[in-house]
Amino acid sequence: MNKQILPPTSGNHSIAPGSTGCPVAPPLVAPGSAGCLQTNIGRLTLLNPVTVASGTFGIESSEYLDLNLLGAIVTKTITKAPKDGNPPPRLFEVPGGLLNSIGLQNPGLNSFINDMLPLYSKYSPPLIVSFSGSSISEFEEVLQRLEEQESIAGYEVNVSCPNVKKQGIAFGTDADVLFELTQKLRALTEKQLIIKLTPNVTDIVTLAQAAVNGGADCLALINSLYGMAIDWKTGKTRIAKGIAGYTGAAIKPVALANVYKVAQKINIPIIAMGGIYSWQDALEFIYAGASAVAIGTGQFIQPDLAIQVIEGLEAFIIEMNKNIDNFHGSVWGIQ
Ligand code: RRO
Repeated sequence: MNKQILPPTSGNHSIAPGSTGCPVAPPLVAPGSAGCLQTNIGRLTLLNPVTVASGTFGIESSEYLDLNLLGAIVTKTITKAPKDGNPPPRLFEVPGGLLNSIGLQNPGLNSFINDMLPLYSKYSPPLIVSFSGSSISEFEEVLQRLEEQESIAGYEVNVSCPNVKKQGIAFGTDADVLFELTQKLRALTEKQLIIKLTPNVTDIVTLAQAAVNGGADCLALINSLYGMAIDWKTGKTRIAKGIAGYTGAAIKPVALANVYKVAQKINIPIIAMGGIYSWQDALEFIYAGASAVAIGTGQFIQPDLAIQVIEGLEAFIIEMNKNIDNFHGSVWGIQ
């Protein structure tokens, strides 16, 4: 390991040959303390801080990785009615990442509950269901149905979608609407309530504060940036709908800045995502103030990336003889 990456307060503790798991040597990890990768994201404690970003992961991912090793499982966003999604082409690879315009394709609430939930429920990590709606009452209706399902540990509310009652302005870009939505959903559940924020706003902290005021347990950020690609030879759009969501390595600095900004002002846990392709990327988000991270677009290059990130973080933590929480929000050198 390159020692130059270590922060100045870190010790260089050696691990007993052949030892595995978390260090228990005092004083850095008290005997009987939680596991070294364990993290709290509000009402849930995760065995490790690594999950998957909604929409980049499905039950079919179990062909490539052991889902039981994840800190949590997050589903693709579902809506009340099934959606076919947008016309193709709706994916286009660009330097530094990927454009997507899937258009919320999903089988709808009934099919999710009857066909998909039983498959997800076989796995041990907390199951977080991402859902969306086109009006506040539709969000409420979906949540009420999901509440009947015991296997669901919590919800990630996707607010990057148009509000039909407000000229199609996304829920996540209007602080008053986001507050009202969060408050109404909070009143319906005792389970973990995560609001996933869009970066496509003037001041993400205002939106984060609205979600906190409404009773969110945790924030997830960032959803995709806006992006577009055009074929210079023909002038034709690369994505049928024109403007798409941009994710991948190129957005990591944007995501880090947003996580840092929100963490400075907001006192609830953050699940960070945006261009995480390695355990070192994940650690940077933890320094910036995230309690957990989600692996997204990187999985399309390396389907078991989430597990590699967990293993990398664990090896690092063992070498450092610390808990992951020791790094939380500890970015330094900012003047
Ligand atoms: O389905 C999509 O096109 C989509 C969604 Br719901 C989202 O939240 N973020 C994104 O980049 N694409």
